[in-house]
Amino acid sequence: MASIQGGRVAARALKTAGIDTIFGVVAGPMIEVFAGAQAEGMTVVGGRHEMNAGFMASAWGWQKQKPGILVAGSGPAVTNCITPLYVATESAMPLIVLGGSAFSNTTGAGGFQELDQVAACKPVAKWTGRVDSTERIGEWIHLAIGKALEGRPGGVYLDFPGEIAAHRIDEETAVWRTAPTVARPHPDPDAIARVADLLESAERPLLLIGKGAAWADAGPALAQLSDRGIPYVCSPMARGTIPDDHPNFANAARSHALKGADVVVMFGGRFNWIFGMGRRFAPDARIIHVDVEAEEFRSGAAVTLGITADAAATAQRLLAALEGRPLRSEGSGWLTGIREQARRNEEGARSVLTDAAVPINPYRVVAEVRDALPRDAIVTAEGEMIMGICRAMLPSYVNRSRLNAGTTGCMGVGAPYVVGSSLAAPDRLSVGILGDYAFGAAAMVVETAARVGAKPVFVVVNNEGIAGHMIQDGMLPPGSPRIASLLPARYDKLAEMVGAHAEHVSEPDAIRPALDRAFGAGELAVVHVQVDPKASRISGSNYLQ
Ligand SMILES: Cc1ncc(C[n+]2csc(CCOP(=O)(O)OP(=O)(O)O)c2C)c(N)n1
Repeated sequence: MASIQGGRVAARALKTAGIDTIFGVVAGPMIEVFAGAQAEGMTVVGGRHEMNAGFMASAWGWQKQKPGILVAGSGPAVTNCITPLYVATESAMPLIVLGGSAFSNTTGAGGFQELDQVAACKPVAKWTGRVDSTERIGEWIHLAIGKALEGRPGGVYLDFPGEIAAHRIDEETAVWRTAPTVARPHPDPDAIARVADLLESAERPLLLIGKGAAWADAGPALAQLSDRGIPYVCSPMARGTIPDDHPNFANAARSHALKGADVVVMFGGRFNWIFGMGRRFAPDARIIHVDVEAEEFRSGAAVTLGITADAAATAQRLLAALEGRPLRSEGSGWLTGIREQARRNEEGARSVLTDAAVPINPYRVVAEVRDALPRDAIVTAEGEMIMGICRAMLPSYVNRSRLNAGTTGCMGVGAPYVVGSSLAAPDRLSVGILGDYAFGAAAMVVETAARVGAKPVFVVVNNEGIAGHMIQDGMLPPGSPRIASLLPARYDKLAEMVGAHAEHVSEPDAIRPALDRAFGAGELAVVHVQVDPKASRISGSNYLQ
Protein backbone atom coordinates (compact mmCIF):
# COMPACT_ATOMS: atom_id res chain seq x y z
CA MET A 1 0.00 0.00 0.00
CA ALA A 2 1.38 3.43 -0.93
CA SER A 3 2.22 5.70 1.97
CA ILE A 4 1.85 9.46 2.14
CA GLN A 5 3.28 12.02 4.52
CA GLY A 6 1.02 14.37 6.52
CA GLY A 7 2.38 17.49 4.84
CA ARG A 8 1.46 16.09 1.44
CA VAL A 9 -2.02 15.20 2.67
CA ALA A 10 -2.51 18.82 3.77
CA ALA A 11 -1.29 20.13 0.42
CA ARG A 12 -3.48 17.73 -1.55
CA ALA A 13 -6.55 18.68 0.48
CA LEU A 14 -5.93 22.34 -0.32
CA LYS A 15 -5.25 21.68 -3.98
CA THR A 16 -8.39 19.57 -4.32
CA ALA A 17 -10.30 22.54 -2.94
CA GLY A 18 -8.97 24.69 -5.79
CA ILE A 19 -6.26 26.45 -3.81
CA ASP A 20 -3.07 26.51 -5.88
CA THR A 21 -0.93 28.91 -3.83
CA ILE A 22 0.25 28.94 -0.22
CA PHE A 23 2.16 31.58 1.74
CA GLY A 24 4.32 31.25 4.81
CA VAL A 25 7.75 31.14 6.37
CA VAL A 26 9.44 27.77 6.10
CA ALA A 27 9.91 26.30 9.58
CA GLY A 28 9.56 23.09 11.51
CA PRO A 29 7.37 21.25 12.19
CA MET A 30 5.64 22.39 8.97
CA ILE A 31 8.45 21.98 6.42
CA GLU A 32 6.66 18.85 5.18
CA VAL A 33 3.59 20.96 4.33
CA PHE A 34 5.72 23.29 2.18
CA ALA A 35 7.45 20.29 0.61
CA GLY A 36 4.08 18.62 0.05
CA ALA A 37 2.76 21.74 -1.67
CA GLN A 38 5.76 21.84 -3.98
CA ALA A 39 5.34 18.15 -4.74
CA GLU A 40 1.67 18.83 -5.59
CA GLY A 41 2.79 21.50 -8.07
CA MET A 42 1.43 24.40 -6.04
CA THR A 43 2.97 27.87 -5.94
CA VAL A 44 4.70 28.33 -2.61
CA VAL A 45 5.52 31.86 -1.53
CA GLY A 46 8.20 31.89 1.15
CA GLY A 47 7.91 35.16 3.05
CA ARG A 48 10.27 37.05 5.31
CA HIS A 49 7.87 37.38 8.23
CA GLU A 50 4.66 35.50 8.97
CA MET A 51 2.75 38.76 9.30
CA ASN A 52 3.66 39.86 5.77
CA ALA A 53 2.99 36.40 4.37
CA GLY A 54 -0.40 36.42 6.12
CA PHE A 55 -1.42 39.73 4.59
CA MET A 56 -0.30 38.50 1.17
CA ALA A 57 -2.44 35.41 1.67
CA SER A 58 -5.46 37.49 2.74
CA ALA A 59 -5.25 39.71 -0.34
CA TRP A 60 -4.85 36.64 -2.53
CA GLY A 61 -7.94 35.10 -0.92
CA TRP A 62 -9.97 38.31 -1.27
CA GLN A 63 -9.19 38.43 -4.97
CA LYS A 64 -9.68 34.70 -5.63
CA GLN A 65 -12.70 34.22 -3.35
CA LYS A 66 -10.90 31.30 -1.76
CA PRO A 67 -9.19 31.17 1.59
CA GLY A 68 -5.64 32.49 1.57
CA ILE A 69 -3.32 29.97 3.21
CA LEU A 70 -0.61 30.97 5.70
CA VAL A 71 1.67 28.20 6.94
CA ALA A 72 3.83 28.89 9.97
CA GLY A 73 6.15 27.04 12.31
CA SER A 74 5.53 26.98 16.04
CA GLY A 75 5.60 29.41 18.97
CA PRO A 76 6.65 32.90 17.83
CA ALA A 77 5.93 31.97 14.21
CA VAL A 78 2.30 31.50 15.21
CA THR A 79 2.13 34.55 17.46
CA ASN A 80 3.29 36.47 14.35
CA CYS A 81 0.08 35.22 12.70
CA ILE A 82 -2.20 36.76 15.29
CA THR A 83 -2.34 40.18 13.62
CA PRO A 84 -3.16 38.77 10.16
CA LEU A 85 -5.87 36.62 11.77
CA TYR A 86 -7.33 39.63 13.58
CA VAL A 87 -7.22 41.80 10.46
CA ALA A 88 -8.71 39.05 8.26
CA THR A 89 -11.51 38.34 10.72
CA GLU A 90 -12.41 42.01 11.22
CA SER A 91 -12.01 42.89 7.54
CA ALA A 92 -13.99 39.80 6.42
CA MET A 93 -11.20 38.34 4.29
CA PRO A 94 -10.87 34.54 4.16
CA LEU A 95 -7.62 33.28 5.69
CA ILE A 96 -6.53 29.91 7.07
CA VAL A 97 -3.46 29.73 9.27
CA LEU A 98 -1.91 26.27 9.48
CA GLY A 99 0.38 26.48 12.48
CA GLY A 100 2.79 23.86 13.70
CA SER A 101 3.05 23.39 17.46
CA ALA A 102 5.16 21.48 19.97
CA PHE A 103 5.30 17.67 19.71
CA SER A 104 2.50 16.14 21.76
CA ASN A 105 4.89 14.00 23.80
CA THR A 106 6.83 17.11 24.93
CA THR A 107 3.97 19.35 26.02
CA GLY A 108 3.95 20.25 29.70
CA ALA A 109 7.61 19.27 29.94
CA GLY A 110 9.10 22.45 28.43
CA GLY A 111 8.84 21.39 24.79
CA PHE A 112 10.47 23.59 22.14
CA GLN A 113 8.36 26.70 21.39
CA GLU A 114 5.52 25.32 23.44
CA LEU A 115 2.46 27.53 23.64
CA ASP A 116 -1.26 26.93 23.74
CA GLN A 117 -1.56 28.34 20.24
CA VAL A 118 -5.23 27.49 19.87
CA ALA A 119 -5.95 29.59 22.95
CA ALA A 120 -3.66 32.38 21.72
CA CYS A 121 -5.44 32.61 18.37
CA LYS A 122 -8.99 32.14 19.63
CA PRO A 123 -9.87 35.78 20.43
CA VAL A 124 -8.91 36.98 16.94
CA ALA A 125 -10.08 34.01 14.88
CA LYS A 126 -13.50 33.13 13.58
CA TRP A 127 -12.80 29.49 14.45
CA THR A 128 -9.94 27.37 15.75
CA GLY A 129 -9.21 23.65 15.56
CA ARG A 130 -6.45 21.15 16.26
CA VAL A 131 -5.62 18.24 13.97
CA ASP A 132 -5.77 15.07 16.02
CA SER A 133 -4.30 12.59 13.54
CA THR A 134 -2.51 12.56 10.19
CA GLU A 135 -5.36 10.49 8.77
CA ARG A 136 -7.87 13.28 9.48
CA ILE A 137 -5.83 16.22 8.07
CA GLY A 138 -8.02 16.36 4.96
CA GLU A 139 -11.15 16.46 7.06
CA TRP A 140 -9.83 19.24 9.28
CA ILE A 141 -8.85 21.30 6.24
CA HIS A 142 -12.31 20.73 4.79
CA LEU A 143 -13.78 22.14 8.02
CA ALA A 144 -11.34 25.07 8.12
CA ILE A 145 -12.17 26.07 4.54
CA GLY A 146 -15.87 26.17 5.36
CA LYS A 147 -15.30 28.26 8.49
CA ALA A 148 -13.05 30.75 6.65
CA LEU A 149 -15.29 31.09 3.62
CA GLU A 150 -18.95 30.69 4.51
CA GLY A 151 -21.18 33.29 6.13
CA ARG A 152 -18.99 36.34 6.65
CA PRO A 153 -15.44 35.31 5.64
CA GLY A 154 -12.69 35.59 8.22
CA GLY A 155 -9.51 34.18 9.69
CA VAL A 156 -9.33 30.67 11.13
CA TYR A 157 -6.54 28.80 12.89
CA LEU A 158 -5.74 25.10 12.54
CA ASP A 159 -3.09 23.69 14.85
CA PHE A 160 -0.75 20.89 13.74
CA PRO A 161 0.96 19.23 16.73
CA GLY A 162 4.62 18.60 15.84
CA GLU A 163 4.35 14.98 14.82
CA ILE A 164 1.37 15.37 12.46
CA ALA A 165 2.92 16.73 9.24
CA ALA A 166 5.98 14.43 9.17
CA HIS A 167 4.05 11.28 10.00
CA ARG A 168 3.45 8.82 7.14
CA ILE A 169 0.18 6.95 6.75
CA ASP A 170 -1.24 4.44 4.28
CA GLU A 171 -2.78 6.56 1.56
CA GLU A 172 -6.06 4.64 1.82
CA THR A 173 -6.55 5.62 5.43
CA ALA A 174 -6.57 9.35 4.69
CA VAL A 175 -9.99 10.95 5.10
CA TRP A 176 -10.94 13.15 2.13
CA ARG A 177 -14.04 15.31 2.06
CA THR A 178 -15.79 17.00 -0.85
CA ALA A 179 -17.03 20.58 -0.73
CA PRO A 180 -20.80 21.02 -0.70
CA THR A 181 -22.56 23.22 -3.20
CA VAL A 182 -23.86 26.11 -1.14
CA ALA A 183 -26.98 27.97 -2.30
CA ARG A 184 -26.99 31.68 -1.55
CA PRO A 185 -29.45 32.75 1.15
CA HIS A 186 -32.37 34.45 -0.58
CA PRO A 187 -34.44 37.18 1.04
CA ASP A 188 -37.87 36.63 2.52
CA PRO A 189 -40.48 37.79 -0.06
CA ASP A 190 -42.52 39.64 2.59
CA ALA A 191 -39.43 41.56 3.62
CA ILE A 192 -38.74 42.48 0.00
CA ALA A 193 -42.31 43.72 -0.40
CA ARG A 194 -41.90 45.87 2.71
CA VAL A 195 -38.58 47.37 1.59
CA ALA A 196 -39.99 48.04 -1.88
CA ASP A 197 -42.90 49.93 -0.28
CA LEU A 198 -40.48 51.93 1.88
CA LEU A 199 -38.29 52.80 -1.10
CA GLU A 200 -41.32 53.71 -3.19
CA SER A 201 -42.57 56.21 -0.63
CA ALA A 202 -39.19 57.48 0.58
CA GLU A 203 -38.37 61.11 -0.08
CA ARG A 204 -34.64 60.69 0.52
CA PRO A 205 -33.60 57.06 -0.02
CA LEU A 206 -29.99 55.98 0.28
CA LEU A 207 -28.12 52.75 -0.44
CA LEU A 208 -25.04 51.81 1.58
CA ILE A 209 -22.59 49.32 0.13
CA GLY A 210 -20.18 47.29 2.24
CA LYS A 211 -17.60 44.60 1.58
CA GLY A 212 -20.30 41.90 1.79
CA ALA A 213 -21.84 43.34 -1.37
CA ALA A 214 -18.42 43.28 -3.03
CA TRP A 215 -17.96 39.68 -1.94
CA ALA A 216 -21.40 38.74 -3.29
CA ASP A 217 -20.72 40.45 -6.65
CA ALA A 218 -23.82 42.54 -6.08
CA GLY A 219 -22.53 45.46 -8.16
CA PRO A 220 -24.61 45.04 -11.35
CA ALA A 221 -27.91 44.66 -9.47
CA LEU A 222 -27.06 47.50 -7.08
CA ALA A 223 -26.14 49.76 -10.01
CA GLN A 224 -29.56 49.11 -11.54
CA LEU A 225 -31.23 49.82 -8.23
CA SER A 226 -29.31 53.08 -7.94
CA ASP A 227 -30.28 53.87 -11.54
CA ARG A 228 -33.79 54.35 -10.18
CA GLY A 229 -32.44 57.66 -8.86
CA ILE A 230 -31.16 56.42 -5.51
CA PRO A 231 -27.76 57.72 -4.36
CA TYR A 232 -25.31 55.32 -2.75
CA VAL A 233 -22.34 55.49 -0.39
CA CYS A 234 -19.60 52.84 -0.36
CA SER A 235 -17.39 51.68 2.49
CA PRO A 236 -13.70 52.21 1.67
CA MET A 237 -12.95 48.63 0.63
CA ALA A 238 -16.25 48.26 -1.24
CA ARG A 239 -15.25 51.00 -3.67
CA GLY A 240 -15.63 49.84 -7.25
CA THR A 241 -18.48 47.40 -6.46
CA ILE A 242 -20.34 49.84 -8.69
CA PRO A 243 -17.78 51.76 -10.78
CA ASP A 244 -17.04 55.03 -8.94
CA ASP A 245 -17.97 57.13 -11.98
CA HIS A 246 -21.63 56.18 -11.62
CA PRO A 247 -23.53 59.48 -11.45
CA ASN A 248 -25.26 58.52 -8.18
CA PHE A 249 -22.05 57.76 -6.28
CA ALA A 250 -22.38 59.90 -3.17
CA ASN A 251 -19.17 59.36 -1.17
CA ALA A 252 -18.09 62.93 -1.81
CA ALA A 253 -21.25 64.05 -0.01
CA ARG A 254 -21.23 61.26 2.53
CA SER A 255 -22.12 63.21 5.69
CA HIS A 256 -24.90 65.05 3.90
CA ALA A 257 -26.32 61.78 2.56
CA LEU A 258 -26.15 59.88 5.86
CA LYS A 259 -27.73 62.71 7.85
CA GLY A 260 -30.40 63.51 5.29
CA ALA A 261 -31.70 60.08 4.28
CA ASP A 262 -35.16 58.96 5.41
CA VAL A 263 -34.84 55.35 4.16
CA VAL A 264 -31.45 53.65 4.24
CA VAL A 265 -30.72 50.20 2.86
CA MET A 266 -27.36 48.77 3.90
CA PHE A 267 -26.05 45.91 1.76
CA GLY A 268 -23.35 43.74 3.27
CA GLY A 269 -21.71 46.26 5.58
CA ARG A 270 -21.54 46.68 9.33
CA PHE A 271 -22.55 49.73 11.32
CA ASN A 272 -19.14 49.99 12.97
CA TRP A 273 -16.83 53.03 13.11
CA ILE A 274 -16.60 53.17 9.34
CA PHE A 275 -20.30 54.10 9.27
CA GLY A 276 -20.09 56.18 12.46
CA MET A 277 -21.46 53.29 14.56
CA GLY A 278 -24.77 53.89 12.78
CA ARG A 279 -25.32 57.04 14.87
CA ARG A 280 -25.27 59.61 12.09
CA PHE A 281 -28.72 59.04 10.68
CA ALA A 282 -31.77 61.20 11.22
CA PRO A 283 -33.68 59.98 14.32
CA ASP A 284 -36.72 58.99 12.27
CA ALA A 285 -34.79 57.34 9.41
CA ARG A 286 -35.92 53.82 8.53
CA ILE A 287 -32.91 51.57 8.32
CA ILE A 288 -32.96 48.24 6.51
CA HIS A 289 -29.94 46.03 6.95
CA VAL A 290 -29.16 43.18 4.53
CA ASP A 291 -26.43 40.82 5.71
CA VAL A 292 -25.59 37.12 5.72
CA GLU A 293 -25.09 37.33 9.50
CA ALA A 294 -28.31 38.10 11.37
CA GLU A 295 -26.40 39.04 14.53
CA GLU A 296 -25.43 42.30 12.78
CA PHE A 297 -28.96 43.64 12.98
CA ARG A 298 -28.48 44.81 16.54
CA SER A 299 -25.84 47.49 16.37
CA GLY A 300 -25.39 51.18 17.04
CA ALA A 301 -27.90 51.82 14.25
CA ALA A 302 -31.64 51.70 14.97
CA VAL A 303 -32.36 49.01 12.39
CA THR A 304 -36.03 48.76 11.42
CA LEU A 305 -35.77 45.57 9.40
CA GLY A 306 -33.01 43.00 9.11
CA ILE A 307 -32.86 40.67 6.12
CA THR A 308 -30.59 37.65 6.38
CA ALA A 309 -29.64 37.18 2.77
CA ASP A 310 -27.08 37.52 0.04
CA ALA A 311 -26.63 41.13 -1.10
CA ALA A 312 -26.84 40.33 -4.82
CA ALA A 313 -29.95 38.17 -4.49
CA THR A 314 -31.63 40.86 -2.38
CA ALA A 315 -30.75 43.68 -4.78
CA GLN A 316 -32.12 41.64 -7.69
CA ARG A 317 -35.39 40.92 -5.85
CA LEU A 318 -35.81 44.57 -4.88
CA LEU A 319 -35.21 45.66 -8.43
CA ALA A 320 -37.90 43.30 -9.66
CA ALA A 321 -40.31 44.38 -6.92
CA LEU A 322 -39.90 48.03 -7.89
CA GLU A 323 -40.30 47.50 -11.61
CA GLY A 324 -42.88 49.81 -13.13
CA ARG A 325 -43.45 51.63 -9.83
CA PRO A 326 -42.51 55.31 -9.84
CA LEU A 327 -40.49 56.35 -6.79
CA ARG A 328 -41.63 59.37 -4.81
CA SER A 329 -38.02 60.55 -4.60
CA GLU A 330 -37.64 60.83 -8.36
CA GLY A 331 -37.29 64.48 -9.24
CA SER A 332 -37.59 65.51 -5.56
CA GLY A 333 -34.26 67.27 -5.54
CA TRP A 334 -32.64 64.79 -3.11
CA LEU A 335 -30.29 63.34 -5.69
CA THR A 336 -29.52 66.72 -7.26
CA GLY A 337 -28.82 68.14 -3.80
CA ILE A 338 -26.34 65.34 -3.10
CA ARG A 339 -24.64 65.85 -6.45
CA GLU A 340 -24.40 69.57 -5.74
CA GLN A 341 -22.90 68.93 -2.28
CA ALA A 342 -20.43 66.43 -3.77
CA ARG A 343 -19.41 68.95 -6.40
CA ARG A 344 -18.84 71.62 -3.72
CA ASN A 345 -16.75 69.23 -1.59
CA GLU A 346 -14.64 68.19 -4.57
CA GLU A 347 -14.23 71.81 -5.63
CA GLY A 348 -12.49 72.58 -2.32
CA ALA A 349 -9.64 70.26 -3.17
CA ARG A 350 -9.41 70.96 -6.90
CA SER A 351 -6.55 73.48 -6.84
CA VAL A 352 -4.16 71.22 -4.91
CA LEU A 353 -4.59 68.46 -7.48
CA THR A 354 -2.60 70.54 -9.96
CA ASP A 355 -0.30 72.19 -7.40
CA ALA A 356 3.11 72.80 -9.00
CA ALA A 357 4.87 73.51 -5.71
CA VAL A 358 8.20 71.99 -4.69
CA PRO A 359 8.37 70.09 -2.39
CA ILE A 360 5.52 68.17 -3.94
CA ASN A 361 2.01 68.40 -2.51
CA PRO A 362 0.78 64.81 -1.77
CA TYR A 363 -2.58 65.63 -3.42
CA ARG A 364 -0.69 66.16 -6.68
CA VAL A 365 0.78 62.65 -6.40
CA VAL A 366 -2.66 61.10 -5.97
CA ALA A 367 -4.02 63.12 -8.91
CA GLU A 368 -1.18 61.90 -11.12
CA VAL A 369 -1.69 58.28 -10.02
CA ARG A 370 -5.43 58.64 -10.70
CA ASP A 371 -4.75 59.81 -14.26
CA ALA A 372 -2.09 57.19 -14.99
CA LEU A 373 -3.84 54.09 -13.63
CA PRO A 374 -5.56 51.60 -15.91
CA ARG A 375 -9.24 51.28 -15.06
CA ASP A 376 -8.95 47.70 -13.91
CA ALA A 377 -5.97 48.24 -11.59
CA ILE A 378 -6.07 46.69 -8.14
CA VAL A 379 -5.26 49.59 -5.84
CA THR A 380 -4.09 49.48 -2.25
CA ALA A 381 -3.88 52.73 -0.30
CA GLU A 382 -2.26 52.86 3.11
CA GLY A 383 -0.99 55.45 5.55
CA GLU A 384 -2.80 58.06 7.57
CA MET A 385 -2.70 61.19 5.47
CA ILE A 386 -2.12 59.52 2.14
CA MET A 387 -4.84 56.92 2.69
CA GLY A 388 -7.29 59.73 3.52
CA ILE A 389 -6.33 61.62 0.37
CA CYS A 390 -6.74 58.47 -1.74
CA ARG A 391 -10.12 57.78 -0.17
CA ALA A 392 -11.26 61.23 -1.22
CA MET A 393 -9.53 61.53 -4.58
CA LEU A 394 -8.77 58.13 -6.07
CA PRO A 395 -11.62 56.27 -7.77
CA SER A 396 -12.02 52.51 -8.23
CA TYR A 397 -13.95 50.92 -11.04
CA VAL A 398 -13.75 47.17 -10.55
CA ASN A 399 -15.23 44.97 -7.84
CA ARG A 400 -12.90 43.87 -4.99
CA SER A 401 -10.06 45.94 -6.39
CA ARG A 402 -9.57 48.43 -3.61
CA LEU A 403 -7.70 47.56 -0.42
CA ASN A 404 -6.58 49.63 2.52
CA ALA A 405 -5.91 49.42 6.25
CA GLY A 406 -9.45 48.06 6.62
CA THR A 407 -11.66 47.69 9.64
CA THR A 408 -8.73 47.44 12.06
CA GLY A 409 -6.82 50.40 10.54
CA CYS A 410 -3.71 48.24 10.56
CA MET A 411 -0.50 49.72 9.17
CA GLY A 412 1.77 47.18 7.50
CA VAL A 413 -0.96 45.47 5.47
CA GLY A 414 -0.48 47.55 2.33
CA ALA A 415 2.78 46.35 0.78
CA PRO A 416 1.89 42.67 1.30
CA TYR A 417 -1.65 43.25 -0.03
CA VAL A 418 -0.10 44.70 -3.19
CA VAL A 419 2.02 41.57 -3.68
CA GLY A 420 -0.78 39.12 -2.80
CA SER A 421 -3.18 40.86 -5.21
CA SER A 422 -0.56 40.78 -7.94
CA LEU A 423 -0.02 37.05 -7.47
CA ALA A 424 -3.77 36.42 -7.54
CA ALA A 425 -4.32 38.50 -10.69
CA PRO A 426 -1.00 38.61 -12.56
CA ASP A 427 -2.62 40.02 -15.71
CA ARG A 428 -3.77 43.16 -13.91
CA LEU A 429 -1.67 45.97 -12.52
CA SER A 430 -1.50 45.88 -8.73
CA VAL A 431 -0.44 49.24 -7.33
CA GLY A 432 0.10 50.43 -3.79
CA ILE A 433 0.03 54.10 -2.83
CA LEU A 434 1.71 53.87 0.51
CA GLY A 435 2.99 56.25 3.16
CA ASP A 436 6.67 55.97 3.99
CA TYR A 437 5.88 54.55 7.43
CA ALA A 438 3.34 52.11 5.98
CA PHE A 439 5.69 50.89 3.27
CA GLY A 440 8.59 50.64 5.70
CA ALA A 441 6.55 48.48 8.08
CA ALA A 442 6.62 45.64 5.54
CA ALA A 443 9.15 46.74 2.93
CA MET A 444 11.04 43.45 2.76
CA VAL A 445 8.14 42.07 0.71
CA VAL A 446 10.02 43.67 -2.19
CA GLU A 447 12.54 40.84 -1.94
CA THR A 448 9.76 38.26 -1.73
CA ALA A 449 7.98 39.75 -4.74
CA ALA A 450 11.19 39.79 -6.79
CA ARG A 451 11.97 36.18 -5.87
CA VAL A 452 8.53 34.85 -6.82
CA GLY A 453 8.27 36.93 -9.99
CA ALA A 454 5.40 39.18 -8.85
CA LYS A 455 5.20 42.49 -10.71
CA PRO A 456 3.42 45.02 -8.56
CA VAL A 457 4.22 48.73 -8.39
CA PHE A 458 4.77 50.46 -5.05
CA VAL A 459 4.32 54.22 -5.06
CA VAL A 460 5.90 55.41 -1.83
CA VAL A 461 4.73 58.86 -0.84
CA ASN A 462 7.50 60.02 1.45
CA ASN A 463 6.52 62.83 3.78
CA GLU A 464 9.17 61.74 6.27
CA GLY A 465 7.07 60.21 8.94
CA ILE A 466 3.82 59.25 10.58
CA ALA A 467 1.47 61.79 9.01
CA GLY A 468 4.53 63.78 7.90
CA HIS A 469 5.84 66.11 10.56
CA MET A 470 2.38 66.81 11.95
CA ILE A 471 2.70 64.66 15.09
CA GLN A 472 6.40 65.28 15.64
CA ASP A 473 6.07 69.06 15.42
CA GLY A 474 2.54 69.50 16.71
CA MET A 475 2.05 66.94 19.46
CA LEU A 476 5.46 66.04 20.88
CA PRO A 477 7.70 68.30 23.03
CA PRO A 478 9.38 70.95 20.87
CA GLY A 479 12.88 69.95 19.80
CA SER A 480 12.51 66.36 21.03
CA PRO A 481 14.28 63.56 19.15
CA ARG A 482 12.57 62.25 16.04
CA ILE A 483 10.18 59.46 16.91
CA ALA A 484 7.17 60.20 14.71
CA SER A 485 9.06 61.82 11.89
CA LEU A 486 11.43 59.66 9.89
CA LEU A 487 14.42 60.26 7.68
CA PRO A 488 13.86 61.18 4.03
CA ALA A 489 15.20 57.72 3.20
CA ARG A 490 15.43 56.64 -0.45
CA TYR A 491 13.00 53.72 -0.54
CA ASP A 492 13.55 53.31 -4.29
CA LYS A 493 16.90 51.76 -3.37
CA LEU A 494 14.96 48.71 -2.20
CA ALA A 495 13.99 48.10 -5.81
CA GLU A 496 17.62 48.46 -6.87
CA MET A 497 18.55 45.99 -4.15
CA VAL A 498 16.66 43.26 -6.01
CA GLY A 499 17.30 44.47 -9.55
CA ALA A 500 13.79 45.83 -10.00
CA HIS A 501 12.64 49.08 -11.64
CA ALA A 502 13.35 52.13 -9.47
CA GLU A 503 12.16 55.73 -9.80
CA HIS A 504 12.90 58.69 -7.59
CA VAL A 505 10.82 61.84 -8.03
CA SER A 506 11.08 65.20 -6.32
CA GLU A 507 9.56 67.53 -8.95
CA PRO A 508 5.80 67.51 -9.67
CA ASP A 509 6.15 67.39 -13.44
CA ALA A 510 8.33 64.31 -13.16
CA ILE A 511 5.63 62.27 -11.39
CA ARG A 512 3.59 61.24 -14.43
CA PRO A 513 6.51 60.19 -16.64
CA ALA A 514 7.91 58.14 -13.75
CA LEU A 515 4.51 56.49 -13.19
CA ASP A 516 4.12 55.76 -16.89
CA ARG A 517 7.54 54.13 -17.00
CA ALA A 518 6.82 52.07 -13.88
CA PHE A 519 3.29 51.02 -14.89
CA GLY A 520 4.54 50.14 -18.36
CA ALA A 521 7.70 48.38 -17.27
CA GLY A 522 5.99 45.03 -16.80
CA GLU A 523 8.17 44.40 -13.80
CA LEU A 524 8.34 44.98 -10.09
CA ALA A 525 8.84 48.69 -9.42
CA VAL A 526 9.20 51.18 -6.58
CA VAL A 527 8.35 54.79 -7.39
CA HIS A 528 9.64 56.96 -4.57
CA VAL A 529 8.04 60.39 -4.42
CA GLN A 530 9.51 62.89 -2.00
CA VAL A 531 6.67 65.16 -0.85
CA ASP A 532 6.25 68.09 1.50
CA PRO A 533 6.53 66.81 5.10
CA LYS A 534 4.51 69.77 6.30
CA ALA A 535 1.56 69.23 3.96
CA SER A 536 -1.68 68.28 5.65
CA ARG A 537 -5.09 67.14 4.55
CA ILE A 538 -7.55 69.79 3.44
CA SER A 539 -10.38 69.97 5.94
CA GLY A 540 -13.60 68.64 4.51
CA SER A 541 -11.75 66.40 2.08
CA ASN A 542 -11.93 63.42 4.39
CA TYR A 543 -15.26 62.08 3.27
CA LEU A 544 -15.22 59.41 5.95
CA GLN A 545 -16.07 61.97 8.64
C1 LIG B 1 -0.15 48.28 13.32
C2 LIG B 1 -0.33 49.74 13.55
N1 LIG B 1 0.59 50.41 14.27
C3 LIG B 1 0.46 51.74 14.45
C4 LIG B 1 -0.59 52.42 13.93
C5 LIG B 1 -0.72 53.93 14.14
N2 LIG B 1 -0.55 54.63 12.87
C6 LIG B 1 -1.58 55.17 12.22
S1 LIG B 1 -1.16 55.84 10.79
C7 LIG B 1 0.47 55.44 11.00
C8 LIG B 1 1.52 55.76 9.98
C9 LIG B 1 1.15 56.80 8.96
O1 LIG B 1 2.31 57.25 8.32
P1 LIG B 1 2.60 56.94 6.81
O2 LIG B 1 2.37 55.52 6.51
O3 LIG B 1 3.95 57.45 6.47
O4 LIG B 1 1.48 57.76 6.02
P2 LIG B 1 1.16 59.32 6.08
O5 LIG B 1 0.12 59.51 7.12
O6 LIG B 1 2.42 60.04 6.43
O7 LIG B 1 0.64 59.64 4.74
C10 LIG B 1 0.65 54.78 12.21
C11 LIG B 1 1.95 54.30 12.71
C12 LIG B 1 -1.55 51.68 13.22
N3 LIG B 1 -2.64 52.23 12.69
N4 LIG B 1 -1.37 50.35 13.00
